[in-house]
Amino acid sequence: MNTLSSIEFGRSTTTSPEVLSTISEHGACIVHDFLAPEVITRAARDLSSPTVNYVTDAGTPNAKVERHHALAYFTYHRPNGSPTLPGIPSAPTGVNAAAHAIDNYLEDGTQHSWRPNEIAGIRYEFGDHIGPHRDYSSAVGFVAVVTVAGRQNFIVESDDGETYEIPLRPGSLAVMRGYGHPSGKLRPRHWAAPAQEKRLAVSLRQMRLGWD
Ligand SMILES: O=C(O)CCC(=O)C(=O)O
Repeated sequence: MNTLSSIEFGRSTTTSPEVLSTISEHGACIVHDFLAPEVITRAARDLSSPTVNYVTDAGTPNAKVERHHALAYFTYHRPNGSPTLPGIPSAPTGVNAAAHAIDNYLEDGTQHSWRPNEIAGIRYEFGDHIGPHRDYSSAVGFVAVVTVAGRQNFIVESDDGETYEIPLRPGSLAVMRGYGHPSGKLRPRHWAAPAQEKRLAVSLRQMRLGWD
């Protein structure tokens, strides 16, 4: 049996306050088996649809962050809520359900207001990856990514330079500090190793509008 690192939990053996305090302490936290199987299936089916408009980010030789994956952007809205990014398409219902599960979970444990407004569908083909980086300061509070298909190792460095390598699988939720996290600590450096198989994920962020 694999041993979980100090930043990894199973959904049934943790609570959102514990997840949030792990993020404050270490910079990131992973919750395996976070999504219900039917939500995983619906979100993966949505992200595989030929109607999803992915932009391929193949990186450039001199880019600061080496990336190779594809992204599709959607506006996020809470049930019965309005789209939060006017002019950006709404997410398909399965993708929105995965995002809503994340929003609900983090809202349960947090004392401050995180108002996510952007969903990204992320697609890695076999071998695609992201090099070490900290997320842009446009993403406030938290950055959350849940895997809905495939496997890939995710690596994150804690504040003291300790490196954790986490095998992500369908249902694994990774949450990191975003800009202005209430702990006052930095966004963690992290990266994604070459995907062992095609991987699909849903990310949820609160993007600052009109920042420069
Ligand atoms: O694919 C992932 O799980 C991580 C994505 C990532 O590093 C990012 O969006 O900044």
